[in-house]
Amino acid sequence: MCEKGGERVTGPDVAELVARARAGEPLAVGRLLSLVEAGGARGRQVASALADDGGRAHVVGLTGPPGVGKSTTTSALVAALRARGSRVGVLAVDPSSPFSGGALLGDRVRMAEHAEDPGVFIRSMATRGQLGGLAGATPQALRVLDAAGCDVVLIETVGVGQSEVDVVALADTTVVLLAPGMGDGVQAAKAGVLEVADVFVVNKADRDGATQAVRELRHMIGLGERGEWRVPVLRTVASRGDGSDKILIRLFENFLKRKKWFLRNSTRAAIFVFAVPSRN
Ligand SMILES: Nc1nc2c(ncn2[C@@H]2O[C@H](COP(=O)(O)OP(=O)(O)OP(=O)(O)O)[C@@H](O)[C@H]2O)c(=O)[nH]1
Ligand SMILES: [Mg+2]
Repeated sequence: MCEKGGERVTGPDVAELVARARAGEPLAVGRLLSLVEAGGARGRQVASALADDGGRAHVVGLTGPPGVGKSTTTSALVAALRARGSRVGVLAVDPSSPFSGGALLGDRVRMAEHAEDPGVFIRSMATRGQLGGLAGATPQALRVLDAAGCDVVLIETVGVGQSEVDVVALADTTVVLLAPGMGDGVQAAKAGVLEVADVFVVNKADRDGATQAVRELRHMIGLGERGEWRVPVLRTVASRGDGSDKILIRLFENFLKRKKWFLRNSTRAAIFVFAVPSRN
């Protein structure tokens, strides 16, 4: 990075980087993500160069308590999307522990299988403890990934209050993950996630208590029924990749329902919804 003091403008031409990113060149996408994350004059240059981007990719927020399996699920969804030929972006946001690096390192390990894939752009973003950090750099990062032609961008964040509200504001569809034995429905209600979830996932369904967790959640959703969209509760075992297809179907149903799907993508949407491979 050549920037000093936030205002010195040097290094590769932003317009050139943007052109290369639009062609899907991973190196250029990575540089642009770094620039928007660093902010400053060049960050603003990138923002203005990409002002017309955004809104094409389906942005999916994944949130839930620590350790519930968000990264494992994200990785499984990346695999399922890549199997269908989609270009995928992943933003892993760690709002709570900017310095430990623990969660981010874990994410990197779990994402390692996709690291060499030119159709997958992965970035861990630390919010550095700033209030509203997620709302700051993440929208610009989304524009970069949109310009790079991502069909879907998955944003992972820990569900600890404000951060998940921020994610919801950015995401087209929000997935809330829970696991058996974590307080389940009660915890969900406390965190206010009943209002924000478009899709509930009870992960670690290989453990005891999954059936009860699903039942509890369905009951609570029934009490707070909202609009046309019936919030599904899915059971998954992310560590085995079980349930990824079910999540994808619901994501795309939700996306279509919101009428955010452009005509140019309708054929691809149909392929997603109707051509999901059977696991049997
Ligand atoms: N038994 C079981 N373990 C799982 C499942 N999915 C994930 N795990 C394990 O749960 C642990 C946490 O998974 P992560 O994907 O890192 O969870 P996370 O929600 O991203 O965690 P943080 O980002 O630290 O909040 C790992 O050891 C996973 O291997 C599952 O379906 N069943
Ligand atoms: Mg994680």
